[in-house]
Amino acid sequence: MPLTASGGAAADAVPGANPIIREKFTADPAPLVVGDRLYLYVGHDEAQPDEMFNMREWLVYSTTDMRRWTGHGPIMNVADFKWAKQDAWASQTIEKNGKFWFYAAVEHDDTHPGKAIAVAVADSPTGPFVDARGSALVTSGMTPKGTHSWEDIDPTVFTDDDGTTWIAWGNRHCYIARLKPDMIGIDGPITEITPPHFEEGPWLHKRGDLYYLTYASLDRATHTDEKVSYATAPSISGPWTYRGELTGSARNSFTIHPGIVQFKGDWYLFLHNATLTIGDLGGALGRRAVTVEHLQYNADGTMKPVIQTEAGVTAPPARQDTTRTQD
Ligand code: FUB
Repeated sequence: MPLTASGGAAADAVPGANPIIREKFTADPAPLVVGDRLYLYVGHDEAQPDEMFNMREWLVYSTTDMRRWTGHGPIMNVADFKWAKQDAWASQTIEKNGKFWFYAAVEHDDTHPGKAIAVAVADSPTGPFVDARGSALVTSGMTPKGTHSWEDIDPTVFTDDDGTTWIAWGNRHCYIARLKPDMIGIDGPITEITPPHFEEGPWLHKRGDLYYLTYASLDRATHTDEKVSYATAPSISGPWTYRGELTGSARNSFTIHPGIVQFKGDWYLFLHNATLTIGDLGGALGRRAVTVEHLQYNADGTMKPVIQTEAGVTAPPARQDTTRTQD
């Protein structure tokens, strides 16, 4: 049995049940819908027993039915950014002007020590992606706080109704800025919008008239593992109102990382946990596995708490009474 998950053989797993990818350890899921297909960008976790993280490349998978996932292989390696030295951390891809723009956190070389945000571009959601500017979009010196070297991670990108694309990112401090129309430069000031208990992994989306900032949260006074929390706002400029926790912690994992998308009329929350075992390697901090759950909204736009399950989207949503009130 080369592939096992939660003690069960991969061959026995219900297609689409969690974790949804079982051939490799994967983390930091970022969904993108293109036509009738959902693409899922993930980091490839390759930590060995003595390592915390070992992430060198990003993978993409796709599905048309949320049950069967097709692998498209690595779309980029961190070495493709010549100015970066390691760490293929969290990413998100967005489509604009007929191209696919890939934003990712990496470790910059010693000319700008610390984490940085890279941008790459492709004509197809599965690549080939190339470094779009030959230098970092965001370096550690550009953010006002600068308290630790991994502050500038986990980009999320969102295009508003007026066509402006925004990028938010951060660890412990959450920043937001407008992207230039060419998608490879910061346009104007970088503003801090850190919501309560913000740790990392922000994800911007909009539903109806409401803007959502969903993120990995950590209440250091009471918890040791991250959960997912969120805030909402009437515009991308805020003001942001804290709405509390969306999920509990991920099984066996300090980190958790949200990615939200609407696909074929239904909303989904992608996450990761560390329940997968492949061969002799069990789940760990640096050996995670992406999952997905149904996401439902209340009539006032708040999101219903999400319970992380093994059945995932192979089971019907818990309650369907208010999910379709607003698309
Ligand atoms: O996967 C590496 C880092 O762990 C990500 O950038 C964070 O969001 C956390 O998941």
